[in-house]
Amino acid sequence: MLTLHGFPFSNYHNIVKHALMQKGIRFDERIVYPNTPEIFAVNPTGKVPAMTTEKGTQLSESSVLIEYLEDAYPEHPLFPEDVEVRGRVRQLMKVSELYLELAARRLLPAVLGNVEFPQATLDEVRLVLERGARSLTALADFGPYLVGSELTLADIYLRYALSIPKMVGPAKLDWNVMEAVLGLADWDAMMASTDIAKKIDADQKANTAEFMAYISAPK
Ligand SMILES: N[C@@H](CCC(=O)N[C@@H](CS)C(=O)NCC(=O)O)C(=O)O
Repeated sequence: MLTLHGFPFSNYHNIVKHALMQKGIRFDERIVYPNTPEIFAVNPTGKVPAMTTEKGTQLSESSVLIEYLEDAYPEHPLFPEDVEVRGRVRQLMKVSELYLELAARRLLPAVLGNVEFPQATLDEVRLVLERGARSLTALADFGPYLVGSELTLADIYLRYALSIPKMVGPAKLDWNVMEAVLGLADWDAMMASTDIAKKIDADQKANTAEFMAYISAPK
């Protein structure tokens, strides 16, 4: 059986877990934390998530993992058939990663720890986040999904990519992505209402104490 290595507090882990559940693929969830011997044994970057495929290949990087799932398990597709629309879905995934998740992640130590960032860094991050929000506004049609009437990988990717901007924006930048993009709050509520999202959110909550203990343990 396929194994997903990671931990339920991780938004990147949850992108892959959601895609697996949405496609109805059976998998083992093996709880491992970043930069530990357990994760290095399956992923040279030491990051979470990683995957061992049914054939034994070790893969990593969330976007690679979900695209692999589309290739290896074509039933219940999460990419549209039309290549033009598929391009739009990929564009939204990339925008979510580069201009929302990664930008906000820079300020995570300010929220999870007590790290202070200079105003120049806060301004830089905000500019990138505004670029992401502007792009979402231009690209998403919320009909009701990001691209039309069917759930795609873009919806799954963005749901979890938003978790850090949602935290960091109001806390550190006096800026809220949920208000910056018209339609995003309704979409987010719709995405949160599914049984799969509820299970992932419950698992995340249940993992919080263990994850906090991992973060505060001396490395
Ligand atoms: N580009 C990676 C990012 C994964 C990532 O940053 N995961 C976090 C956990 S949410 C992590 O492992 N952080 C530890 C580190 O960066 O050393 C992906 O898409 O899978």
